[in-house]
Amino acid sequence: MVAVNGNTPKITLYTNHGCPYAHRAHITIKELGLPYEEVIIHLSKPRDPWYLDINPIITESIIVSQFLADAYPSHLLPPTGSEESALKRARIKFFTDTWNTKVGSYWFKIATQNSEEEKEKLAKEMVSVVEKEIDPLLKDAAPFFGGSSKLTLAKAITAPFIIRIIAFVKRAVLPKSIADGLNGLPNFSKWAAGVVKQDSVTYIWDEDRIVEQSVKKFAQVKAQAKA
Ligand SMILES: N[C@@H](CCC(=O)N[C@@H](CS)C(=O)NCC(=O)O)C(=O)O
Repeated sequence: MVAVNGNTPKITLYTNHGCPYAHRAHITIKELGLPYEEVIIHLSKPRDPWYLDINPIITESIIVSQFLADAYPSHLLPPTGSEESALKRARIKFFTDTWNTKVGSYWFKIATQNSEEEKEKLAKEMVSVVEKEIDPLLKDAAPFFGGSSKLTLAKAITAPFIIRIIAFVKRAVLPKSIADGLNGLPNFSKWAAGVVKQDSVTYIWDEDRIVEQSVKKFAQVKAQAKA
């Protein structure tokens, strides 16, 4: 969540570096070059009362990122006010909505399956959804969404998940067939490859730590499902 105080904005980002949702706001804020303070929230403990009392606040990673991109117009998102920019904004929104509703939850679902057969089945399904729904939307990426030469909000919203999928496959937490399938998609493979090269995506990224924490989380979810 983000708190903005006074007329001269002082942004405080309440975050956890292991959280893919908070990662969206980090990418956005870094791309915008905004000064901010961060307060790390420990997710394994109950939230303290002071945190619950903060006001004014903006929560939900997509709304936080959108708010920052709207408040400080930049290469991430064109400002409103013309048909051309409204169209670009609509296309970015359509892309991120499609990712979130149709692809977004597969990695977690796959990683928390017990059977290898089920993992492979879902992996195949995920690749075919990306092929059908996402790859065509990236046909004019050059190298960023919609022909942009700079990173857009489309990537700020999806990159935290793409970098995790890449890392989890590399560490055998997710099936290799995901990488094989996605690498075969002409537009997606090119577009996604750039993710790990972006400073704004990697400056809070600690692969060893995130893989370790995520593997623990997956094991907990599996154990709860069995109980
Ligand atoms: N829909 C939320 C999801 C946020 C979320 O699930 N965060 C995880 C950590 S990665 C959590 O445990 N949140 C609980 C909390 O912040 O109290 C968003 O996009 O911001």
